Amino acid sequence: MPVLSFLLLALQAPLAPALRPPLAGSFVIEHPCPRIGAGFGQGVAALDMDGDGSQDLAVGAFGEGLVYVFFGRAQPTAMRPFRLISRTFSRAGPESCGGPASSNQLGYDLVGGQLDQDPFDELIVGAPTENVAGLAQAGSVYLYGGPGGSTPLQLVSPIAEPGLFGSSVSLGDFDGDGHLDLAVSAPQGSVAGVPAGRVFIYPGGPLNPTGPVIELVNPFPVVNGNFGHHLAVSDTNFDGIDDLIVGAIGNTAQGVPVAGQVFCFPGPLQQSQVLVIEDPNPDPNDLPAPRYSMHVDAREHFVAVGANRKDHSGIHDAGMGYVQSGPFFQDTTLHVSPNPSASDYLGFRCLIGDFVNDGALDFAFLVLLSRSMLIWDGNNLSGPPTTLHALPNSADHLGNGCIAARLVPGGREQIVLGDPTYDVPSPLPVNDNTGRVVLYFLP
Ligand SMILES: [Ca+2]
Ligand SMILES: [Ca+2]
Ligand SMILES: [Ca+2]
Ligand SMILES: [Ca+2]
Repeated sequence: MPVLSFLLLALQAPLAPALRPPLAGSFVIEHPCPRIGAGFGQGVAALDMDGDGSQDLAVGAFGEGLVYVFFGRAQPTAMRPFRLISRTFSRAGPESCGGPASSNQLGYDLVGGQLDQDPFDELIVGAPTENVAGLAQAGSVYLYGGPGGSTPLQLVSPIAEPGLFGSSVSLGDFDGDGHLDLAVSAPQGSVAGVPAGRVFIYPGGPLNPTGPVIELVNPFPVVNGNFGHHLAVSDTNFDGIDDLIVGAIGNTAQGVPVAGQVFCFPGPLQQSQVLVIEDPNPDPNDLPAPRYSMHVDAREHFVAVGANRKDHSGIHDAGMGYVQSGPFFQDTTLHVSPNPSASDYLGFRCLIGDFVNDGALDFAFLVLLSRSMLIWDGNNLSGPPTTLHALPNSADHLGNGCIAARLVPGGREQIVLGDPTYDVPSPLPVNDNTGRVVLYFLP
């Protein structure tokens, strides 16, 4: 009985053995009202939406254009992280579970944070294929405030174009004024006449969608450069102002088409102040495309970059991960599988967090073929990685939603992996792509 099984889990005290998570060290969040093609888990975000001091988890179901928020318990445990109350939101505001579907891909990416003076974190959700004023694929972003969600504020791109505005959303204090600012990407935004990608910054204080917007564009525009397909935020140079990390998976680098590039814009953000981070060991013979910047994450002075189509030791598409730091990101550690195989796609996703629970930041890279995370201990970077296996039946878009979060207290961070093409066993037909989300804990 898949419906509400996570709620049933929470209801059991003590838990019946049949209702335990399938593996120790994980907690499953199934779609509360499964629907074919929901894509539940495409985006995930941790925030305190109801302002009670506990971390809540927002899950985007982009296939139906809905977002589900699971509220944390006052005293969460690994077996009971969430309260029985959850909420569903559409572009119009609060919605009933499994409400009317929309084709706007609301929930493709989402982020939460405190944007104003009220006790509730705001939830910001991208809807990158929304039709805006008759323009298909223009995209929107919706900003929900307060525990009830109320009617969200809609942001649209300052430029009317099919730019997929809202593909990635991130928050940081990019001007150092103490207020979070919102970064929204439009990876198909037009630059110099080609769809190369733009990012728009809405300064907070509180965030004013009608105020002036800072615009960053792909510094080396090429068709389908996809500048902004992923964003990350950290104060990488420790000057007290957040820096914006922008992936451009389709950019040409070092003469190699679709090699991929990453850009760091140090705060305060300006188009002319940009550091280019490139593949430290490019190989022009690595075909069809190394996909450096398939995913990016940032924490403290580290930037993690996944390059899931790079060949390793002659093994096709084994994939590589990098952690880069230093004033020009010239200090690099390379992360490869100890047992690589063809089409492993290591680096499809990457995360920086304290997963080992020793206070040091660790580096995790998703290996898509084996449905596992390889985690390098920050206190023993030269040592072998720990393998964290995803649950059986994890699907081939495992990790499309991917964050590190402390949804369960106790020091270490959890890895939250959305699995938007996961098929529920019943009652839906096979290949239903309903999706699920799993919290993974290192033992
Ligand atoms: Ca909460
Ligand atoms: Ca607030
Ligand atoms: Ca600010
Ligand atoms: Ca900085």
